[in-house]
Amino acid sequence: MFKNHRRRWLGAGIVLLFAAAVSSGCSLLSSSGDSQENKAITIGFSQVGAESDWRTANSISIKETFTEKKGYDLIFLDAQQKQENQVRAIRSFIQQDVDYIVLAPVIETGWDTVLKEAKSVGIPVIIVDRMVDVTDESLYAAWVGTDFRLQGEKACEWLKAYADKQGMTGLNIVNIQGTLGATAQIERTSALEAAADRYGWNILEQQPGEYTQARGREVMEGMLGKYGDIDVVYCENDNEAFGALEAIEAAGKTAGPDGDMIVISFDAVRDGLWDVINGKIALDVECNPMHGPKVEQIIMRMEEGKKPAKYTYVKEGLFSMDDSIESVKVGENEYKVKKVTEDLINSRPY
Ligand code: GZL
Repeated sequence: MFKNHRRRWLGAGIVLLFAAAVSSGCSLLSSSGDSQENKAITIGFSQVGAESDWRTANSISIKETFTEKKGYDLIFLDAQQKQENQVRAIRSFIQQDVDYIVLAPVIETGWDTVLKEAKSVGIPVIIVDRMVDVTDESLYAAWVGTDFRLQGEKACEWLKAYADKQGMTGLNIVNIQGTLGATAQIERTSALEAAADRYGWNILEQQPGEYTQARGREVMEGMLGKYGDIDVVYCENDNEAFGALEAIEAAGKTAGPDGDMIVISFDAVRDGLWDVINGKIALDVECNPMHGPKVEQIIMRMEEGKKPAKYTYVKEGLFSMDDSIESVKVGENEYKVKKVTEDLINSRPY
């Protein structure tokens, strides 16, 4: 806000000086012909990494939104899933005196100090995707993301309805979790644990798969070695599901409605939906990565000196291998389940 007020006052000052200069016959524009009013809006974006198809789509959304042609100067830094790299990135953005910092935090904790440093020099911070757990919510101006707990609840209500239809009780479930401490992991895991308590399911084991295919495969190999009676593999993102499916097939087992076990996943990226059509993934809960346009709306409001909404949610759906379960109810709300078709996949942006 401070920086925006500074830019606006500076702009007004230039207009007055420019008018005075024109009337006295001299020019005040810089040699490049750029006035402050034409200055690009500089945005420092600290991205988690490139661990998954979802993350790639999220990065594309940000890069396609904040282009030079549209008047932005985007500084994009990939943290390779390390918080220390994100803290370093934020400090470099502060040194470069960017207009806005956008942070996709790898985990929820450990941000107070560096966000206080950004606040102290008046650089607004916008959080995207996962949440930050800070003592003072004024350390960030706004957040764009999704309700991860609801995603987990939708998945578990679908599983309950599916199990009832199949006459399955007392499900044995393994959970390949996301990065421990990431909001998506905390909430998707807690939804499963609550449903297991509610429905008498048995969670055999939960292990982090870091949202990657390689780690998802390793974790699933270990679980297959330990348990001979897995009914459901709950994968906290599609790339873990791809790895788990590799391990299941390598162990001579099958996943699907007529297989040894069913796989449930999150994200609903393109390749995940192809596995849904093939029956390998029974349900894929969408997690919409297209945050760019929502972040731009927030920045435009702040450029006008207006206060943005603190929390903005993206829209997302539920995708299944068949239409046996048409919708699921969570709380007072009903959520439609869409059967995946080739046309549906080809109609989606990611
Ligand atoms: C969810 C996001 C998670 C995705 C993974 O919004 O934080 O991180 O589910 C990604 O694919 O790696």
